[in-house]
Amino acid sequence: MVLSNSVDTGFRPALARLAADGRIRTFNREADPHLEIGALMKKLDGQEMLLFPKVRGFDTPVVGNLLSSRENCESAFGRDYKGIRETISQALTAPLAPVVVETAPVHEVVETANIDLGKTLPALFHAPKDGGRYVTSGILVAQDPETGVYNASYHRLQLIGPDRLAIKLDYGRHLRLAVERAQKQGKTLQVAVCIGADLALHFTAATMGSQMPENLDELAVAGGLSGRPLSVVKGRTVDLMVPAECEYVLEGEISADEVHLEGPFGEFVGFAAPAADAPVLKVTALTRRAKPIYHAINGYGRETIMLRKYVLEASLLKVLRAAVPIVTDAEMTAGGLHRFHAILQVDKQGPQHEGLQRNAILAAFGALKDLDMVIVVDDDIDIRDPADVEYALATRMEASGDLIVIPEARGHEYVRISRNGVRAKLGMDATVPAGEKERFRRVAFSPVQVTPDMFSAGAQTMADLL
Ligand SMILES: Cc1cc2nc3c(=O)[nH]c(=O)nc-3n(C[C@H](O)[C@H](O)[C@H](O)COP(=O)(O)O)c2cc1C
Ligand SMILES: [Mn+2]
Repeated sequence: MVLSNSVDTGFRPALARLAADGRIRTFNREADPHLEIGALMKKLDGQEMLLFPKVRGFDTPVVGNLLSSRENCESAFGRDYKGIRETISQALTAPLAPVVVETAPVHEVVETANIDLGKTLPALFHAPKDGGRYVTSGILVAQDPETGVYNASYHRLQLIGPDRLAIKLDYGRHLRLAVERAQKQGKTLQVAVCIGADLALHFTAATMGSQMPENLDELAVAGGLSGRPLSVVKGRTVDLMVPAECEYVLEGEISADEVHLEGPFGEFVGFAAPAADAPVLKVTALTRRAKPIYHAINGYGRETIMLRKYVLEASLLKVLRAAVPIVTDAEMTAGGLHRFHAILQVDKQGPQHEGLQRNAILAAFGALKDLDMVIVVDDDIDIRDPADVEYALATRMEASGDLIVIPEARGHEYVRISRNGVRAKLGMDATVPAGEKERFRRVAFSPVQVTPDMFSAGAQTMADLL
């Protein structure tokens, strides 16, 4: 199948679509990058994107909550959520190599001397107990020193000096492996930190593990995802091809030999990681558009987890459709941080399908390690409406027989109730027994269309009646 080329997933075209769709809320006052913007992003999380045109101490606008809701993602990506999921699963098997360009918007301004990150970037101080100011939307592009494969991944970066950042580099990350391989060769690792990149690169960089194996060139996967190759340009101080259309690219090198205290900082799971030693990234060039737009992400915020939701759903559906074909849809819920809980929808067509809903629970746990709870419902339940899912639990689940507990399985290490990641998995079968669909059928009302012009506020009409 040919991917749609009709949508330009570049950062600015995406912002233009959000504006056209009414998905942007603009702050009318000067915003303080010290605690205020982070707090507003948290307070209004999951809603429209936030635009802060005037930021105290800077002449750069800041955007927040860019991809923090389904509506924002659909608008930014120019496809509905099913289209996003579909495109993601195809991109992994159909990468498109980047094209090299000679001139790039990201090189409109190039600084290689007297770099002052703190003065140039409106990097936020997000929450009162954070260890400092952070760049949170930086996608690190690097080439593995042994394999030559390009990698892209998000890493939070704490400002620790005019041209120095402390980088949070978890174990198991491909970038960490690349830093260690460079160290073995007696070298530092050259990197490019991309801020405000093509959305396809944002999704690609957030994808990990078995969904994004080490041998995949992530710049090419991003091309496959957007349906057109990324344009890249030669770095000014690093021997790397860097995405040409970003708002900013910070070029630099990571040394594993130099460490600096990093943190505390709030992570996706809701807790703050304590301060710990981290490798240091020395910035050798600050390149940017002439009038850049800065993108901020709260570590503990919806955007961090939305970036992985569709990838996880796509991989889950791939496994489930092959293993248990009665599965029609899956939703990784917001309360479960789009990672720990899934609702599966099944279409049991007769007694021959009875029990398969429980096979689906087992297959789901096998497919995604971090999944801790799975609820299965019938196809008349809206799996994107938490109240409807709870209705299924209230009326179709009998706890004495419909709970499946798998003790001592492996989940995510960050879940503090687990023992270093070991925790029970819970399945709930909230489907109607085969052959009893009639007895459980809900009252059906006449179909009706509701359009915005059908109703108005009505205060005056009511006042006239009283
Ligand atoms: C917004 C955001 C912030 C992240 N911050 C970090 C981080 O600070 N450190 C880290 O090791 N992983 C972080 N991650 C996770 C990695 O970027 C992600 O797992 C990535 O796919 C790893 O790439 P790799 O498979 O190429 O190693 C973050 C993810 C997102 C979406
Ligand atoms: Mn990778």
